[in-house]
Amino acid sequence: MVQDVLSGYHLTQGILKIEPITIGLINQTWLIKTVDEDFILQKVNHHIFKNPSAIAENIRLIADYLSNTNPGYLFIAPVRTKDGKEMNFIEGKGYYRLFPFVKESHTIDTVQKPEQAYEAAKEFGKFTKLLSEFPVKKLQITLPDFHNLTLRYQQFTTALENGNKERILQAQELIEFIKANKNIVDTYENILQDPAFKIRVTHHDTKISNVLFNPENKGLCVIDLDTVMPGYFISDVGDMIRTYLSPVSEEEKDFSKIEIRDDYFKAIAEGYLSEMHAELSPTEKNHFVYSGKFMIYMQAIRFLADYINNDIYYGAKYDGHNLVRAKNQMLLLEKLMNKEEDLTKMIY
Ligand code: GN1
Ligand code: MG
Repeated sequence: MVQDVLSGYHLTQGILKIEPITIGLINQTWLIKTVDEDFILQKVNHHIFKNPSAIAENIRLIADYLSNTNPGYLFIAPVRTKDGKEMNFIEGKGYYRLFPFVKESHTIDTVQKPEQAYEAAKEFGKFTKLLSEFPVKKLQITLPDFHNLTLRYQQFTTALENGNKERILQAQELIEFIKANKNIVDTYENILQDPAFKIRVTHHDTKISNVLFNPENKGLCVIDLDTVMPGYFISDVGDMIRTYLSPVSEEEKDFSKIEIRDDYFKAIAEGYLSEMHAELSPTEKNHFVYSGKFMIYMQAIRFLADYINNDIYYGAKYDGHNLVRAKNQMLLLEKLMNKEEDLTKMIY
């Protein structure tokens, strides 16, 4: 019961309503309405985030740093429990945290205007830029190897060796596609060796629903900081390219709707570079479009490997769900690669 969790907090007003929010795949989230204030309650999936206190410590470090260096930045820190903790651990249930709901803010689920892509990209860029002097090594790794493409590729080949034989047969075309584009992994491995690529404070989950907007549809700040870790800009820009350019998401079964919208790409580039222009090296800027290939390819691998491993990570709402998601991402990647040259010209 969510009520048991809430009893760990000093909520002055009675609870009016508890509404589940069902967009994330990993954590569980609820909107809590009380008489005068609203909150967001989240249960951390500790099967995936094996050390939830590392998340809380990272958020505290960043909150303290930003309140010293940029007190005007809206940073949403968790509400402390009655005994002063950032997370409410409940024996037999798990780890929960409560966030204040920022009044008059809203989130969106799908990008419907280039301006939204611009605002979101600007907020993710700003987040990294404001933390450019932050000692990034102090951040704990909340998800080891999260965007390690070499390892994701290995997990895929292991799945091919040990996974569901029938599903491997069904996924032949996709498997061939992943193998044929392994050069995306090779480029990633070169990046790891290249001093022109800097390790920065990286969000690692830049979907549009992780940005808060004000009533005028301007970005306010980024949220969902569980995967904030040291990383490369290709993770953040890449997931924006993956999730903002097409009018339909990874869930879409009608593949004819998958599309690369150039104006949304331009909006991401302008928004992100409005903050990060002076931070990124020329080599990094040259990998702007690559970042999209990197993230889409990795997501295709993750969905495909999960399909072959009988949906143990993402789960499946219907038969073949992860195969559909993987195919969707393969087509998105193909479409992005077809436009690679044109899009590259938009980066200055
Ligand atoms: C997961 O839970 P959610 O939707 O924020 C996943 C991301 C994937 C995404 C695909 C910890 O994110 O890496 O890109 O699903 N997060 C984790 O929808 O695995
Ligand atoms: Mg997330």
